[in-house]
Amino acid sequence: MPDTLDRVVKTTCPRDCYDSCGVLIDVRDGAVRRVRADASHGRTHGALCGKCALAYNGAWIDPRKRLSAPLRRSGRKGAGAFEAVSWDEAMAGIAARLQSVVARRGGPSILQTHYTGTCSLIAGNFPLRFFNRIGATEVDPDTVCNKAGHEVLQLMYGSSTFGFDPRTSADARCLVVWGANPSACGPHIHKYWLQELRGHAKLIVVDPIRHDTAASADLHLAVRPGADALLAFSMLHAMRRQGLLDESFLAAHAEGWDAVRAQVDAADPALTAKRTGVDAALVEEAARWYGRGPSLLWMGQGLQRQASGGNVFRSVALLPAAAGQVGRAGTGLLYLNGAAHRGLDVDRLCGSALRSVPAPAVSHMDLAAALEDPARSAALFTWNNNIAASSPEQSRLRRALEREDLLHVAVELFETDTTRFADYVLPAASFMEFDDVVLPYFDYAVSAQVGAAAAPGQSLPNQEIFRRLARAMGYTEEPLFESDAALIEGFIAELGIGIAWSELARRGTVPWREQPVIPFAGPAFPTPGGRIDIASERWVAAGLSYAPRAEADAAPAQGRLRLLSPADGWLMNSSYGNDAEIARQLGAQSVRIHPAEAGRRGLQAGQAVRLRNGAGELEVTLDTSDAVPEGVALLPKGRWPMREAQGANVNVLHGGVRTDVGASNAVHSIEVEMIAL
Ligand SMILES: Nc1nc2c(c(=O)[nH]1)N[C@H]1C(S)=C(S)[C@@H](COP(=O)(O)OP(=O)(O)OC[C@H]3O[C@@H](n4cnc5c(=O)[nH]c(N)nc54)[C@H](O)[C@@H]3O)O[C@H]1N2
Ligand SMILES: Nc1nc2c(c(=O)[nH]1)N[C@H]1C(S)=C(S)[C@@H](COP(=O)(O)OP(=O)(O)OC[C@H]3O[C@@H](n4cnc5c(=O)[nH]c(N)nc54)[C@H](O)[C@@H]3O)O[C@H]1N2
Ligand code: SF4
Ligand SMILES: [Mo]
Repeated sequence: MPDTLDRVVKTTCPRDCYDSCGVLIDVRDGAVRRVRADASHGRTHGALCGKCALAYNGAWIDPRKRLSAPLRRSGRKGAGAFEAVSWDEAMAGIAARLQSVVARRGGPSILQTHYTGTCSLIAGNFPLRFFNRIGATEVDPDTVCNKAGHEVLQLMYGSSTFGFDPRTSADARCLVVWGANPSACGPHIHKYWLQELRGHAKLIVVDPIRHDTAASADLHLAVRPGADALLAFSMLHAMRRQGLLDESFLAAHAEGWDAVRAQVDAADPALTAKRTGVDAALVEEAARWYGRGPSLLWMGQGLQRQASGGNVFRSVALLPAAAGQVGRAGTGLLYLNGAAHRGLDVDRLCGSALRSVPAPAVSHMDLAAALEDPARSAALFTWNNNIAASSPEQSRLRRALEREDLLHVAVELFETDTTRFADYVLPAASFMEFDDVVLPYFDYAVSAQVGAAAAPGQSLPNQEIFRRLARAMGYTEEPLFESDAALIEGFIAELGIGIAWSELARRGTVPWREQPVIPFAGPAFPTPGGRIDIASERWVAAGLSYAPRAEADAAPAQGRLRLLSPADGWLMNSSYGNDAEIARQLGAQSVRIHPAEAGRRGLQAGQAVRLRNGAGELEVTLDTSDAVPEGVALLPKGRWPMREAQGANVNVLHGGVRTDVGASNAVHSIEVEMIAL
């Protein structure tokens, strides 16, 4: 019989990914038959990334893998024993316990973690209205990822989410990608946008690892991990010598440059090469290309995930200021392009006005400590977030999650390492099952997420789960019950794209504005002084030094390796780790070092090694590659602990080390010993 389709639904991938691909879902008999690329989408071209092509056609549409009914714990914490209950029973049971917690301990004793499970506007944010109403403590989501970088760019440029518009790349003659890996984290940007750019611009990559984007660059500066601030100052020194510093731009549009002059003068690349690991000639060449411009700077999230991440970030962010490479087409810097610069009312979306009890934010670096202490936490919600895989202090966190008196509610698509510890597991619908809006964070665009099929069993979108819980709590505030349709209409009005939802859904993705966005045009900067803040007392108040410092981390102590655990091309954070095909692609959990490093240690590829430090230990297979420099070990994030023999992933080695600003994740600063088994 011919395989006839009922319809093809055009939608958007809402993963935490620079690409925000256009997706087509083939539907037959009301069920998803196949998920594929929307070839007409400007970024996606003809294919989804490998991981989504597998997982969206595998675990994500496999009813045996998905959660389909609310579950209530029936064994001891962490045993993973549950019984199915009705929504009414689940909501009544949770609400009764929450009411008692609020009465006895107050709203702030309820902790909630959420992050990148889905990044669509409603499913990613609407539940915050409930948590604001109840007065819960938010575990600051950015502290597990990119908070240090946000704090720095906010102080320095007045915004961290107002990056260059990729459409202006035609005007650029140079792009520096510093501490980002588009080949894994934005595969279509790597394949198409960078390729197009290279027709008229030089590509410089600064990264300890020679990943595929670095390998394809005109210049790869294989910096020692944590030596980026000193390398940035070395580039400034070279630019100064080549007459490429823009003193008049600095005088007009920046304050505090005088406080770094002496360090720029001292950072001669010939003198710093030993500490940065980068040859002086390469630094001179990079400085020439960048300084001549027009130049773009892409600052990765991996870059700031180190103990000195704040100082590193502000030192690298000096480049556009010192070379006058900002405020015009073909110039500027990019971290993430945020929703507020497209007119979205984020406070309204998150229901900030519903909060009456102030609650301090907690860092993910303190999560285990906060959860093991009954005085700090009586209840926990985890939604859009798999803390038992993604957060630091993995062993300590699991012990804390075993607390019998901690009410834990998890909202998920799958049974994960985190849901196993929950008292209630609430089944969430996936992006294929409801309408929403996606704001890409690379492109200034607006995309439709269009529901294609019914959610499995009784699962519901995040937002509907929290509407039901608000009702069970007896809350009556109207914003807690706003419908998806009204929310979407509100977004479209705020974004000012001039078309209705039906038209957006038909087109899939539209540019936010027809004309490219030029951030900080004028130039004008939304800092208190209206100028780029290089050095001032504001930095001291934030806990950093008055001026950026031309420093590099010391090399690891004798015998130790610096362990980097960036994104894996086959995983999306921990998502997809439960897909059988993805698991096959991933193979055994392994750590990669340089062959010379292995040789020196008398180790061989394929053998088992133990990684160990003060936080924990992990047994993995050794792999060698000269893409990893000596002194460094590479072990990507995102494995599912429950699928590993030892029940742990790389975060078992993470003792909660934090950045110098923002109490954020310094996971790339971890050091380990490597022991042959
Ligand atoms: N070692 C190491 N650890 C790291 C990092 C690192 O570089 N190294 N990076 C960190 C970074 S940058 C981040 S952002 C964090 C990310 O950490 P997480 O936020 O834990 O990211 P995911 O693993 O994608 O987990 C999201 C969970 O949400 C679920 N989910 C997906 N869609 C939905 C939905 O619609 N509703 C609900 N309720 N759930 C959904 C998925 O099934 C998944 O289990 O990890 C951090 N951890
Ligand atoms: N396939 C895939 N895509 C993803 C994700 C995923 O897990 N998988 N995660 C998503 C999320 S949550 C995020 S935050 C983004 C992250 O995307 P990116 O910003 O690209 O961040 P990472 O992959 O964590 O790290 C990028 C690079 O930082 C480098 N790095 C580490 N230490 C240093 C250092 O000291 N100096 C310099 N210069 N570089 C260093 C690493 O070697 C790595 O190549 O990607 C998103 N996209
Ligand atoms: S994860 Fe990224 S690359 Fe993969 S389909 Fe989604 S948006 Fe595209
Ligand atoms: Mo992230």
